[in-house]
Amino acid sequence: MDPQNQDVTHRRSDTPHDAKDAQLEQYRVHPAAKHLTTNQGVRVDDDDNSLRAGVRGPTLLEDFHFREKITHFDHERIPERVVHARGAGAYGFFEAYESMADVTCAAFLAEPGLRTPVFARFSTVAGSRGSADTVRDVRGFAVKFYTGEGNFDLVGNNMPVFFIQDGVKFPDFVHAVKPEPHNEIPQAQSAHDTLWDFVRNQPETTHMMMWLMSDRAIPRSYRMMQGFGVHTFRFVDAAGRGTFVKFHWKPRLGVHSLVWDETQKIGGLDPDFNRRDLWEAIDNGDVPEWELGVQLVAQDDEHAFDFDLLDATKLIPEELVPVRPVGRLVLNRNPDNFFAETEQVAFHTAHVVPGIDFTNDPLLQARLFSYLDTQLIRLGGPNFAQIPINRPVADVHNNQRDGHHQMRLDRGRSSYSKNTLGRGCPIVAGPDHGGYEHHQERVDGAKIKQRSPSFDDHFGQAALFWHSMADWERDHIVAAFRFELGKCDTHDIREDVVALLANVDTDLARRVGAGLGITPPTRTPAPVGEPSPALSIANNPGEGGIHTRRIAILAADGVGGDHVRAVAARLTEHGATCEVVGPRQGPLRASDDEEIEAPRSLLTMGSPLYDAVYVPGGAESVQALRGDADAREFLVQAYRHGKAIGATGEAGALLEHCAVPTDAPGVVVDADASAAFVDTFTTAIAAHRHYDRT
Ligand code: HDD
Repeated sequence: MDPQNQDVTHRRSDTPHDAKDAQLEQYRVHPAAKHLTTNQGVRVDDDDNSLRAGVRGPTLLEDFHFREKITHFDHERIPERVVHARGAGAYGFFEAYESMADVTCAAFLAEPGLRTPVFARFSTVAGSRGSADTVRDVRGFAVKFYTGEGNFDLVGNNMPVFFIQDGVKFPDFVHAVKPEPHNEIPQAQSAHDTLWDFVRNQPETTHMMMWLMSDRAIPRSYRMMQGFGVHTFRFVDAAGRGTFVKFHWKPRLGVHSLVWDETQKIGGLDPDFNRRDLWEAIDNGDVPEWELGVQLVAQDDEHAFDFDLLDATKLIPEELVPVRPVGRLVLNRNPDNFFAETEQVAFHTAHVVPGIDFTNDPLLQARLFSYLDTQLIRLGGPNFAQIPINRPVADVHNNQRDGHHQMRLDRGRSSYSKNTLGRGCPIVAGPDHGGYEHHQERVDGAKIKQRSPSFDDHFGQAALFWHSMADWERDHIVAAFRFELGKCDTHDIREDVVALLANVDTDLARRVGAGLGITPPTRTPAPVGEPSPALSIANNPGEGGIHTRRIAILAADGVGGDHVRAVAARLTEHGATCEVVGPRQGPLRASDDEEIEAPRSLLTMGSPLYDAVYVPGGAESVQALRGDADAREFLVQAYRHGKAIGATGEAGALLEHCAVPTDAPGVVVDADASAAFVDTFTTAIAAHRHYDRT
């Protein structure tokens, strides 16, 4: 066969979007009524008793089933990720809106409507694999596109900037934020001395610390957070022309967060809160969706900004360079096996396809080394790309051979290039045949260990962030700084960080200091420029309404069945999920003697696990709830966490009994479960939180 006649010329953009699923099917093992066997396929006669010498005698080494089973078990764990160890993933597709050929030759962005299979993994950064989901942390937002031209990994976060400018500081930062080395305390927390000691010594962290102290660090759901590629990458068109690009994911449901006190409680009530939320939404068919957008900057404008595009502690305000929507990401399928897929997925910033290239951002450059290196230790060798989740749908042909867990049966004699014995195969592809061509950029300069002076401003964008926040967001930021620093044992760390904040804004430093008994020094804060409204959560409400919101219906025996049914039906119509929470699980007797099922009880659930609470009327039910401390706490917490609370009939008096002001924003009380009540309650839930409560 002449390799020149092989099908190597087409752009390979035509991979069906379910190609990955089809590929995975060959690996799926379906549970079936089959005989138990060893890994050698030998049927096992007894799986409850090891082979022993006499019924009370020692176990015999020749019990190969016992030894194989225990040995395999002993080796079940692989090293967890050094960062981002805890995560949750899902499959779906990316669909391009239009051809982006004006800026990139990437085939998956070449045609409107073209769908590419993807796997996305969301994660926390600092905690270990078993840590709680709702800790204050950055969230990873990594997407693997299985394009026809090979895999493209967009390995981003839910914040658009990063802690450090140069990857050589990454181990230092991670050591500082992780549990302290002498006692491995605290788990998954940034509120401890070493992190803040690092911060005070590394002022470039200031901007990112503002994000970390904001509500962005405690998302309500993975489905309700933005994602960012962070670095400036480069698009390259068919003619080899480059354009700088920043990637943005915008959630259809808008950006929404938990409140701090709530995260603490969820950590105990349901440590899997975010992971469960993603799983259940997909399971219920409420597929999460994001829009991919790009900020494009012509290469000639590289120096047009008062910050450096190569500095990952800076963002480009959307008001300066608008985000152009380019497609949508839909996650519609849960994995079959957490370990095989979500744990073994291997992302790498260097997994790029023709049309996408790097810049000289020193943080990105470090990542280009680190991710491949980490997969080698984590997944045990160089063949991790053959693990089903990592396998491209594009064909793979090369002369790489052998290594641990080699799955391929490469045939033929020649595993080198150039060869004649193998008729020259596999042949390299020029750009006309879809070969990846690195963007040509002229580089000159002395070899030097020094930051560019254009990276020097550490406070300007921290101030931009602060001045772009709504009042309630600022309150939360101040409270977060107070909490985190309040947990530091070393007094001068607290003082130094407050002093650092005085470079950002005098009022910020004063307010944080006031909670810690520290008077900030006088500094000249960064100049106040135009705010960037796009940075505020308040300006990213999304299109979701109350879609997928979880509403607790607090009820006991004697509850007004007509109220429950009417309100639940209307809220469900709007896409919410209603769950009756009773003093006990199981059927409740309604006032009309019908049965109302309570799938949850006050023992296992708390208001932090819901977005809103509805208390239906029914004198007997309300009386029972009034006497139940858990029910009262449920309402008090819901109020404190700014959630919508609805009450009908006799339940209005219960709110008053719990000192929940019935005229407060987001509290909706009515004599009847009327359509008007449900409409007002729905609007209150859609607002997500009522931070304007005193
Ligand atoms: Fe990283 C994992 C995101 C800087 C080294 N990183 C990892 C993951 C995400 C990010 C989302 C988890 C991927 C998954 O779900 O498996 N990392 C970022 C972002 C950064 C960043 C947005 C800055 C803009 N990372 C960064 C630097 C280095 C690393 C500077 C090293 C020099 N990151 C790693 C790693 C990890 C990783 C050690 C751990 C596990 C893995 O790669 O697969 O290589």
